[in-house]
Amino acid sequence: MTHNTAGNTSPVPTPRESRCRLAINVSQSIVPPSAEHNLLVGFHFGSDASPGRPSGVVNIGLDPIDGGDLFECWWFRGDVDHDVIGNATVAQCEDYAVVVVQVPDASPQDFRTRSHDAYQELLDVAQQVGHSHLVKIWNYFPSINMGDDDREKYRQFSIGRAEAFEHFGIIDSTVPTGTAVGCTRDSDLTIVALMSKHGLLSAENPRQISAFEYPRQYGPRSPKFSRGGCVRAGNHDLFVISGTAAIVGHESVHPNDINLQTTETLANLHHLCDAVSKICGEEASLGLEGDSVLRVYLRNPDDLAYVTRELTSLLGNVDTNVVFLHAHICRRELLIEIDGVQIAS
Ligand code: 3EB
Repeated sequence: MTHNTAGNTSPVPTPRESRCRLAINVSQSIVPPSAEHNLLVGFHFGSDASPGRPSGVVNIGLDPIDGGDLFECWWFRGDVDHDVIGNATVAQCEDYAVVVVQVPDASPQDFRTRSHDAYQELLDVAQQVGHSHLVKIWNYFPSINMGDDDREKYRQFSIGRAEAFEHFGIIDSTVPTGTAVGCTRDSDLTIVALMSKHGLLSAENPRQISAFEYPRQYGPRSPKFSRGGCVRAGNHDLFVISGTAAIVGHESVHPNDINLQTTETLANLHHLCDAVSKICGEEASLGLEGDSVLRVYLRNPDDLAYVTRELTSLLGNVDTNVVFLHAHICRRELLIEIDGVQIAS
């Protein structure tokens, strides 16, 4: 609530949150910012034991490094409809839709087909919702580094995804932003797609080769995602950042060194934020120091203290908007990856 100070008769300015129809919060339980907000999607981090979760909540098979349960909830001030279509759940509101496909995990030999079929279903359902633009796709599945060379699950996943994108005519210059991270325990292949009726203005990081142009050494088909972007939704802008790691050009740098990988990842994020700000026009600008919501994926739980210190000194505090998750990164030598979103009005 905003209160007028005594004696001041000027109108109460509209609080930012109430102009913005989209809100995201991170909490140990599912708490709407106001009675007018409805859940669009809730990412549940923690063990998948609790039955009877509300519509829209998806467990992605990752645990907070500190233990316990956390929910990153996306809220819309306005109606949200929830449906189930086959293996997919769909949430729709005026500006966005979220489509979730969860299917059982599969062995590395079967993972190309499993990923391809899951993407076919996702994109098929996506065509039926009233939001034609893919904004971001989060991908989570176990044992991402299992299998050698091109037999590795991540590379097989990348083939299946590329084939499905091809089938639906999604060309490299229009791919959504992405995240692909490995679960550290048994769980489903979970794919969460954020869509909008508003287009995605996408940006690449000048320090990195576009992932869809990675050379052959990283697999037969390149990973289909753009590095970052912005959705101008009328009363707010939504900035999205893909999973970002210590990759310069196309190469992993500082293999197995968490200190230097953290520095490099943050440098990549800064350059990416600048690139996204540029394509979004002058009024809007993205900076990590604003009220971003970040997911920090760490291969080694022991690195939590170091990375928390680094992020705290950059952001001021990490208590309400940063989730630290135990996860496997898609290249074996990488120890950290960060993705995030930010809403600006
Ligand atoms: C990278 O930059 C790190 O395959 O969808 C980041 C974000 C990464 C998305 C994906 C992979 C993906 O290549 C890995």
